[in-house]
Amino acid sequence: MPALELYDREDCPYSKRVRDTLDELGLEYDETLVPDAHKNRSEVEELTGQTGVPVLFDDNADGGYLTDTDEIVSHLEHQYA
Ligand SMILES: N[C@@H](CCC(=O)N[C@@H](CS)C(=O)NCC(=O)O)C(=O)O
Repeated sequence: MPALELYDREDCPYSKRVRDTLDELGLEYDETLVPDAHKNRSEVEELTGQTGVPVLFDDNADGGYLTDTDEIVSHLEHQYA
């Protein structure tokens, strides 16, 4: 099983779309919920240089992570469907 790590928020529709895709594909993943305030999202900012979510970390992705929902969903479907 691949090591997938998702940084997201429960109230974020983009995050929900990624979670739904992961669930539909039966993929296990670790989830980190980021704080509400962008200024407190230092962990994801240090890792990616930005504070938006969702972010998916996957060794099979170019550069190791993806920050755009369309790209994340497309990547998951191409790699794991
Ligand atoms: N282009 C992004 C947009 C996602 C987005 O707008 N996420 C919101 C939370 S629901 C957010 O983090 N916005 C702040 C930001 O992008 O810095 C995507 O498609 O994944």
